Amino acid sequence: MLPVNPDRFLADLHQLRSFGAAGVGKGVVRPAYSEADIAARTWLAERMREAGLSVHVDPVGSVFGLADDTSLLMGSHSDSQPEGGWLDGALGVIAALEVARASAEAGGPPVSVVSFQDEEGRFGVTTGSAVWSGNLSLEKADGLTDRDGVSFAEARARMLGRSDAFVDPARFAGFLEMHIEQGPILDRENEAIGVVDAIVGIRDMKVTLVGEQNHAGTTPMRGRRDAFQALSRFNSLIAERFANVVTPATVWTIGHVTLHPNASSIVPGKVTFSMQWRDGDADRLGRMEAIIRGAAEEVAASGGFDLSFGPMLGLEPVDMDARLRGALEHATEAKVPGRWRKMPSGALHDATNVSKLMPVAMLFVPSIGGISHAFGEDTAEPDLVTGLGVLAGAVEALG
Ligand code: HGY
Ligand code: MN
Ligand code: MN
Repeated sequence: MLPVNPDRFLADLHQLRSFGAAGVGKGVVRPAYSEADIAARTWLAERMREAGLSVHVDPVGSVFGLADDTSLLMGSHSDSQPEGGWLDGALGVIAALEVARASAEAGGPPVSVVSFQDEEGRFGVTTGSAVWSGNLSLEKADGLTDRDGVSFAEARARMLGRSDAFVDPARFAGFLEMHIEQGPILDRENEAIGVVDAIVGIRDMKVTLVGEQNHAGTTPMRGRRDAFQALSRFNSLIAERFANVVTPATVWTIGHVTLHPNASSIVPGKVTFSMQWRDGDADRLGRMEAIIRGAAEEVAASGGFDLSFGPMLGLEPVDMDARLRGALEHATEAKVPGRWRKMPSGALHDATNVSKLMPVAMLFVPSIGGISHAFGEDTAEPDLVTGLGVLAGAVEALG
């Protein structure tokens, strides 16, 4: 058994949490390329060096700790949502570091470690690993902007010590990512581990509707071209029209809305909103896109609005590699017999992009109350240590 050290593992997890600690519970605010993110990556690079790995920061700021020979790549991301939890991504990075250290100490199989950049999509969708895998060109990524108008090109220029070269994926035999479930199932069923069988696909784009800004008191309701009312009508239309297309597992979210000029006595003349949808079936994602575009065009035409769509970003649903997944299942059954399940991932992960380059598999540990992408995200420490043990068991078996 690889001699993983739970105390060292937990100490590093809590140390990572300190970068961008939100001061609310165990929450973090550590968006890609923020001061906290860059400080965390600098600290992580040092920990990788201490583990005997050679550090490589790629052109978009993903930080790799490379073993000498052909190795198993493990990791996740250390950037967070604008309001995030201490474990989303961070767990997979620190678990990978701990397994790499233990394996080196025991003369075990070589393990490399990665913290991908901007998995949380301040700019794109899993941007850093999407660029590395070729799912998104660096040129297109550089043109993406965050919600304050900062470009990816400007942001990534802040990363110190970036190399101009991407790591050659041929040096890796496969990729394992441990992650919190970010959903309620394992916690509710009192199970310790989820072995992922597939990751859903995603589509994400911005939609803008422009009507007429006017006085909230003197403008009659008839004839208003109120951008908020347009969004409201669009939202109702897609919900109606999705009814016979979606399944209970399908999700769609309007998570970010900019209403201009956002004043209580002004009829809003412009709205830009994020439209994101996810499902395990690529064909259903396409049918939903047609409904979304059609509903937006209908609202624009009937209400006299100008309509524009931003670039569409997306990733296809992917299945996990059978051999790597089998090693995780075997190690899980050995550690927590009967207290685990095979399950899909409703969250997106870097593993989706990496699956274009090499075999991948994922492991989940429970999220208390299923909470994530919120300061309240948490997992009991014994569950974190169980996940680490399963991961180490699988790595040893894959040796
Ligand atoms: O949104 C996601 O699924 C991922 O946590 N960024
Ligand atoms: Mn994540
Ligand atoms: Mn996340």
